[in-house]
Amino acid sequence: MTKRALITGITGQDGSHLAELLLENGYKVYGLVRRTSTVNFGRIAHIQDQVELVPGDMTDQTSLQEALQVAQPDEVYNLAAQSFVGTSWTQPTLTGNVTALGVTRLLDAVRHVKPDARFYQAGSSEMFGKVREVPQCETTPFYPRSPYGVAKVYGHWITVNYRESYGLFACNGILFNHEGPRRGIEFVTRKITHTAARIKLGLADKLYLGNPDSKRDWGYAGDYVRAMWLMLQQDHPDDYVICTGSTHSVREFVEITFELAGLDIGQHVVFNDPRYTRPAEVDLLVGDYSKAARVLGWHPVVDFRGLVGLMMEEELRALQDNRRDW
Ligand code: NAP
Ligand code: F7E
Repeated sequence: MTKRALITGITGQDGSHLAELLLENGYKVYGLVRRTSTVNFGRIAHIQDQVELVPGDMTDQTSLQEALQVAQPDEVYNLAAQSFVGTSWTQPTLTGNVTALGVTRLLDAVRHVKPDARFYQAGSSEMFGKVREVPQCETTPFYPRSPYGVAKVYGHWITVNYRESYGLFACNGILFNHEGPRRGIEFVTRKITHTAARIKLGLADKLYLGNPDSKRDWGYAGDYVRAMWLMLQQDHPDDYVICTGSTHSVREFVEITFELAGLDIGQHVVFNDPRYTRPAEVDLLVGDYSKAARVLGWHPVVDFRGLVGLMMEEELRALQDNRRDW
């Protein structure tokens, strides 16, 4: 029988990759979309005729219940969030409402409308924040450093709580940073590749960045959505760290990008611009995905250099074709 899935956040980076993966696997895919004054279906334009879009918002309980009624999903992937860490300081209560309480709303809707549905919660390495151990794994204590990180810790524990209280098949993926050509332009990797491509084509001159010394475990989004799906195919619900196991600084990301573009960093890049530094920083993230490898058989495919390369290639292609930014 055809499996049915509901994805919240289908218009985002991960939602679009996950929808592709589920369609390839023969699923009927439903996507929750919120009302915006301008339609922003750019990332799913190529599959829009293959998915059913249902209206709803993570801040509106009734719409979530209605979406579940319509979709009757076997699997629910909760990817919707206010996902930009920087914005979480300027909009902390909105971030809490969407990224934290939104998880409870959706879990509660699942509990009432489709309690046998399997549930995936998009957790984050930002929950580790000021890290208590290196590398970080499923048992590493959380110490979030932003309103976003705090909201994700709430989302994590409410998912565990609904699993333990009501027996829901609910899993937390603790995903480290994952990127690609569909990444939002405000995140540092995409900002770097996009601006470098513009500089290369003579459309810009300078790249202004904040802290160049923070280190992240960066992987490719296309690899990471496979892990989400695998979590929901197991016999038992559980929580998993998903990462590459290697870490690189923002400066290294700039160096490789500029090397690939044949550009001079000294001439074009300004670091430590106060507009892009944060009230509290997460200095170092590096994960250990041995549980996911052992239980799910999951491994990342794209490495750091490969990731920068594929983002840069697509930036140049998109700019030359005059395609719109996400
Ligand atoms: P993204 O590109 O920012 O996408 C976020 C999605 O959430 C968009 O579809 C957005 O819709 C939707 N959304 C935001 N507020 C909403 C609301 N009130 N109601 C309904 N939908 C709403 O994020 P992503 O990178 O794909 O990440 C997916 C999830 O994984 C997020 O929960 C994020 O926090 C988490 N995560 C991401 C990473 C990463 O490195 N990418 C790592 C760990 C965890 P619009 O298109 O209308 O804005
Ligand atoms: O910052 C530094 C910045 O905004 C990475 C989200 O997907 O991953 C993401 O959160 C680092 C930080 O991602 C600029 O200070 C320097 O140290 O790309 P980012 P993030 O904060 O790591 C986690 C796992 C998530 O869950 C989140 O949803 O780069 N940095 N200069 C800069 N960052 C930005 N954005 N812009 C700069 O100019």
